[in-house]
Amino acid sequence: DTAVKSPKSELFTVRSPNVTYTDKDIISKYTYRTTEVNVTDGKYIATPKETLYDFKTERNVGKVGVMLVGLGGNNGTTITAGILANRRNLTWETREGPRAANYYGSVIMGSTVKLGTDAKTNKEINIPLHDMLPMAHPNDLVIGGWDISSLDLAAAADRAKVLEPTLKQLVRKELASIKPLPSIYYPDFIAANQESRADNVVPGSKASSEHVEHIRKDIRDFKATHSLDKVIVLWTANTERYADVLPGVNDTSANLLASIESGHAEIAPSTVFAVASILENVPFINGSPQNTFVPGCLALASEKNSFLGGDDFKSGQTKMKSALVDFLINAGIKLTSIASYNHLGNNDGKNLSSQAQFRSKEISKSNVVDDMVEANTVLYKPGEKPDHTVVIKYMPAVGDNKRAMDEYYAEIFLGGHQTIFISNVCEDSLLAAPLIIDLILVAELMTRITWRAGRKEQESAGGKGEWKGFHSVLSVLSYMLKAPVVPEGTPVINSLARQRGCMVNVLRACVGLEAEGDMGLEYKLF
Ligand code: NAI
Ligand code: DG6
Repeated sequence: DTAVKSPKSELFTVRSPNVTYTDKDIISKYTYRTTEVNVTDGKYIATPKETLYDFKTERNVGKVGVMLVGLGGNNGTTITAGILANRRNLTWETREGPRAANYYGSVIMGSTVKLGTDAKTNKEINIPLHDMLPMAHPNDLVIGGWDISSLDLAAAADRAKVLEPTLKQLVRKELASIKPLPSIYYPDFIAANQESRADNVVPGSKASSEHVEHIRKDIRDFKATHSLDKVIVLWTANTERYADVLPGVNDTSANLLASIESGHAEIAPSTVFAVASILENVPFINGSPQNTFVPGCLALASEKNSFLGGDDFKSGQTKMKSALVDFLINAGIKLTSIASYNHLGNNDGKNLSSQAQFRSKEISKSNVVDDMVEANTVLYKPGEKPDHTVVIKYMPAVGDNKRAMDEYYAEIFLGGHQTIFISNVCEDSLLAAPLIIDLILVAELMTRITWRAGRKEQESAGGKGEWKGFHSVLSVLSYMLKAPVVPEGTPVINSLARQRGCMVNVLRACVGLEAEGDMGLEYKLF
């Protein structure tokens, strides 16, 4: 029998000799099945392989705090207001009738996964993804953070022009009580047109150990003030320019720390935040496209066993692209060009109207089809790629309602063509805020999961291995990100379906359930 003391908040329990529930943890013995391929003279030998792992998930989530860098921006104010609205279960009038708070657009809060088939009816049983494992609820997150602009969040929400006025009115008092902490500002890294809002800055215009210590203290103080069990730091501040990766400067952890100490001009504010988070052992997520995670930063996270995730929220145009290109190429249709235009009128668009910052975004928006193209050796020769262009223009009038227009041009049977046009009005911050929630919930969960080699592997290695965390680079967050950062030497997966599959199946493994499959033999063999 299950012999489980499942807290009321857990929707299901697994009855299996491979799954043990204690008051504190869920422990699963999991068989990971893969296929090993040997290549000889252009022929393949495929050998099924089994690896045994034990996974342990702490059931108690604890009190979680989130510190946003860029709290006073469009995303920062939208997510804060959204959480307040959900927490209070608010409804408000719009010209289309009343609307109620929800978490639509969050894959964790708004989507379901198949648990299995009903023992009596043989129908599929689906459960909210949020219920796969014990996870934090966004309503319980304590939000704080930094901004180089001193506006309180009510004034900042007015500036952002994202929220319905009726909703804004309902949360105005609470928003007004939140003032961003002063932040570090190195003008060279963001567009010059941002200078006028920078009235809330910590003295010093280049990296320093004092800045790292300042941010570390802010994190500790936030944790203590709100009696938090853990904190997650997430960069949703302006897109920065790329930092040059220089030998001796930011290539190793020691060099990076020394360069911060000596005030080297190539150390970006986002990297200083990442370093401070690593040193405090709190997960740091980069929601913007720049190369915050220079090699020295990645190395430091690995040495300190601290989690990093990035880069750049995948909210609208790119999310469509990573689903559509997957469909086209896996349908055997030869995509030959993608032309992607964007115009937007929010502060993000203003910052991106500067060439160096646009370049960071151009890179993150351009690499998203590479893996799907490379995988199809029938359609594409080695090194062959579809033409791909990305254009972004600042048009103040459209505000946060970004227009994304795409033309996909493909070659089909016998020299014919398929041309797809997409016009996508992305209410940018309303799409991005739920992704921020997903990133936080999954990153937090990863702080509670440990693994070790399973029994057979342990025995052949001479005994029980230590429980340890996942790799410091959280590629399991890829679904929410345009340019996923992955552990060195591992593949970058951009396909939206594969990214979701990865996330869901990692969660399933932790409760000892097989990876989600679509074979459906129970409906075919009877
Ligand atoms: P925003 O410009 O409204 O907000 C950014 C905030 O960061 C501003 O309030 C600014 O004062 C602040 N800031 C700049 N440098 C800072 C620093 N060093 N420390 C603390 N605060 C700082 O931009 P938005 O729309 O909120 O987007 C934020 C980031 O997320 C941008 O990099 C954007 O490219 C990225 N992003 C946004 C998406 C969306 O759909 N809204 C999707 C994908 C990425
Ligand atoms: C121009 O596209 C502005 C960008 O900041 C995007 O709005 C944002 O990165 C979202 O991009 P996407 O491609 O996911 O819609």
